Amino acid sequence: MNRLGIFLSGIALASGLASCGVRDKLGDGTGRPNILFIMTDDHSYQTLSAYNKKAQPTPNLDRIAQEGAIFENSFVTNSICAPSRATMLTGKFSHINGQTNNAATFDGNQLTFPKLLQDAGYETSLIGKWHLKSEPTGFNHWDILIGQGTYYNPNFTTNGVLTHHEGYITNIITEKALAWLGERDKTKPFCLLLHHKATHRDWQPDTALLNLYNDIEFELPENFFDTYQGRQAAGEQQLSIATDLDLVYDLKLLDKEGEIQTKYRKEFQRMIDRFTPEQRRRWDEEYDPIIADFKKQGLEGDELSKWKFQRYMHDYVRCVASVDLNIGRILKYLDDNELAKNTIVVYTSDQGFYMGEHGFFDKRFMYEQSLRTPLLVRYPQKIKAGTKVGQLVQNIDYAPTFLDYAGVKIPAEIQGISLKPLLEDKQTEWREAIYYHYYDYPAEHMVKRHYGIRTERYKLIHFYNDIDQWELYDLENDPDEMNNIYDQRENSELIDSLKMKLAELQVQYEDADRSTY
Ligand code: SGN
Ligand code: CA
Repeated sequence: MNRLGIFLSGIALASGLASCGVRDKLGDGTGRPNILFIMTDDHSYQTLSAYNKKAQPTPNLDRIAQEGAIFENSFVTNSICAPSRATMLTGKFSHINGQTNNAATFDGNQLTFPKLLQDAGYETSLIGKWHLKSEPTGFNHWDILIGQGTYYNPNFTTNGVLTHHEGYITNIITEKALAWLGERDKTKPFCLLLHHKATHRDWQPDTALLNLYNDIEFELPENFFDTYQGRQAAGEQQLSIATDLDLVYDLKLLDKEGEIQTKYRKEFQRMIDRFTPEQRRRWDEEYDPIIADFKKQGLEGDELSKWKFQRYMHDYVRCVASVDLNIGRILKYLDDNELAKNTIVVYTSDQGFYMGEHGFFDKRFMYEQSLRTPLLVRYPQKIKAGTKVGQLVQNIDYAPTFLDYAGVKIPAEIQGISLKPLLEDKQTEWREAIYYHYYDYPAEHMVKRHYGIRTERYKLIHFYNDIDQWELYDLENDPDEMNNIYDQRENSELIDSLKMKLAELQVQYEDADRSTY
């Protein structure tokens, strides 16, 4: 091309960019990236095939990792829903942002990354689960579930107005997100928080996927029949598959004869009464034979526990499959609309989850399965496909990362660190340990209050409040955290150094006020 040609095509490109605002979507190096922050609720890394080769395939989620980055050591600060969300919005620990448990109401007057992005000219939107009680702030558009929401025929609050939708939650949230993406102000970069209800308890699958994986028998974790020796708090929780999963509510054994009477049967009945006749027909078609078979078998003891585990896993992975399919729809939209290149796609969950390890479901403990959370990031313009990040990262780091990529100054009060250098494989000093603090006790599932530190190799936890117990794990020799080695004499130096580091972190993160412990 001659110089005139270059000049003319330059003008054409520049005017095209200016007139329809495609600067951001073309990703020419000058435009700010769009941000698509996808989060699920309670999705374990164990059921994501990018993390676990034995998991049922999650090809769309895996695609984010393959075309971008996977964090191999991604953790939360407080393994429960509302606190995790507040941490992500603020980049701060629970004791600073005030959301220490699910019961608190989020103070929406404080600084959050959506507010800062909105001030910087981003079009911001929040669709799906919110769970923070107060009205969302910092969003041009918000369309949220009421509380936990329902899997079938859910109600939403759409910019403050109550709306009702027929269908299955994961599909509906996706359709709302696609509609907003289509209608948004295209002259601005966008930041969309797409937050699913799935895969939260009580794991109701989409009717379209009710018989998926019917023939699969899930592998029982080696420590499913854990007896919690040397771990008092683990022995006193109420999140055991064997004793705390409800046959009707969690495992869907709502028999027509009413012979299976359980604590939460009424709750489940209320939920299923929301179904349309066709949803109910499809549901019964699938579950009635399971109920009949269960009654015939008359299982007890360990056999019953193993049966419960299989039932739990089946519904859980079906909910995962819905998430995966729907994320595929979103990725396709980005492809079809030339948005893939200049959109940062983040996939995470508000925390991890137990898939029968230690005999558990749920989260809360600082043990690996609920301390960890999946984290996948794709941004083709800056992140090489197939990037693997091994450093210890936490959900306080998301807010500063988004701000960093958007070119917004990261306020000094934010406690997390931008992940940008790790994502772009640049040399950087990084933290050697993460800090954790869980407060929701006494509460559902009765997991005692605790705080702790995790380094690459060790984990030290202090359970406090109505108990005073320390636990120490060598994750290299005991990845399943079965042997609390805190009381072994030869570890005293190690314990001293970990306690010193823990105290340093408590000072650094301003959580050193022992009066509340
Ligand atoms: C509900 C669940 C609990 C779960 C909490 C918190 N019970 O109360 O099992 O731990 O939510 O979950 S249920 O009977 O209502 O399903 S969180 O993800 O929102 O923190
Ligand atoms: Ca959750």
